[in-house]
Amino acid sequence: MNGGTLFAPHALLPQGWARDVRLHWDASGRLTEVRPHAPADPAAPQAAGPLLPGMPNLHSHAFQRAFAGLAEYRATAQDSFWSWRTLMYRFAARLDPPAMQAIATWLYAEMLEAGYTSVCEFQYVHHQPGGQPYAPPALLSQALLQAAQATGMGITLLPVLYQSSGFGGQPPSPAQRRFLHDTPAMLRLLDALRPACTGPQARLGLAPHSLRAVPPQALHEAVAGLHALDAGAPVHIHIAEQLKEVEDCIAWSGQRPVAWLLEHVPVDARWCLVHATHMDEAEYARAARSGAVAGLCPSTEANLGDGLFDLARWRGHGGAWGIGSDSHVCVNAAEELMLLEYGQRLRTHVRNAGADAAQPHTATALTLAALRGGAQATGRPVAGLAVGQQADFVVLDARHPALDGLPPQDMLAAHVFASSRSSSIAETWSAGQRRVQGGRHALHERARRDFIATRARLLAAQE
Ligand code: NGQ
Ligand code: ZN
Repeated sequence: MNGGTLFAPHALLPQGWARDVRLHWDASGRLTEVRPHAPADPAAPQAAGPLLPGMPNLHSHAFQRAFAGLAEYRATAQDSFWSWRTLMYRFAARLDPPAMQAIATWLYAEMLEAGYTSVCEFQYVHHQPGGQPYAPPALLSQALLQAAQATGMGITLLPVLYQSSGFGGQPPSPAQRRFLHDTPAMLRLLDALRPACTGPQARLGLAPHSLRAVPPQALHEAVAGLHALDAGAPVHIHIAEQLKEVEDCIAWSGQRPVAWLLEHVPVDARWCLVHATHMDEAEYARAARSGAVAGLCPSTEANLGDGLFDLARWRGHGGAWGIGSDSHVCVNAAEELMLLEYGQRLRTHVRNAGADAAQPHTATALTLAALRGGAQATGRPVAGLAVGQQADFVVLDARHPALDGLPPQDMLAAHVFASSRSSSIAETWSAGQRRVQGGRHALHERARRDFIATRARLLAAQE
């Protein structure tokens, strides 16, 4: 493959909107030139609409895409995150390697169509239904890597360490058998996956599932083992998503989850604290100062009744944040940003909560902040349209009725707030290759068919 060139009349660079930007990238898909106010170049291909950086999706459980929408009925007298989880486990029990691959391939095609060019895959279904490892043990993780490669999605693979069902090392439930590793087995899994995660499009990290699922000693040993393999590797953890988790953590340790983590583990900029919904003022301050990214998943957090993160407080402490689609009830980067902003407006009764003095346009400010934090969480060079970063970008559809005729920052605002759930994305490029054209991924039809057949098969098996 050769490198490429694109000329964009309007492009969103890390410092804001710029005109007449010439991009050039090398054969590996890395940007070697990003030049605003470039002279017109009739020979270079022109972007037909404003150019946005591709958005990292910092939290995904790919298999849950095939379960999205299937728990929207009353299953218990008072449904909750925990009753949803029971249904989700029942679905996860049926998963097999071809299903994982089909679901992830469709999901990643959808993500690329929806503006995501990188995904952090928090991958915890590892074993056969009875808990026996597959041969090879990394089979389900490999299915995700293959789906990413086939679609052109950049991936940070985060094999999940899972050992207990609750604080204090409570034994795992039968439904959790497919998730379990002792610490040496997890380190062997990381070793086995490492050769497939070396290029610019894939990175390996680790996800201790939560403080509920990983006792302190295992947490220390696994993170140390990962960093012995790769000192900069990302570490993601679910934390303080539900109030019950906070209460159980206090009952176990006398501390709230984020406070416990920050006191017992050297959390730094390699870490992503997924959700971090329930923090007190001291936790907001300390967690933000640690350099860790807050992994916000607005559509899933709403769907599961988690609660609302206090974005203004986090930003006040200089905290980094990004967005993830988690359970995939929504696969749309713009919509996650809209939901995040709306949650803050509903909570605080202000408008334009995500904007600030430096960037008054809310959609632009949210996009750039989520890009910075998201890129940090991936551990990959995907921090936007700048030299040295991957050539990952989106071309908005300037002919979409919500956008047509507007200046570029208003096109982005319309894309985020006013496109009525219809896509205003024309093209998506990752690593310098166009994967989505006319709003469609090249694999759209085939992946869609396989996904639907796979879901039907899994649901039939469940009856
Ligand atoms: C998961 N999902 O691992 O898929 C979790 C639910 C748990 C979210 N937290 C299971 N959104 O946290 O125990
Ligand atoms: Zn999750």
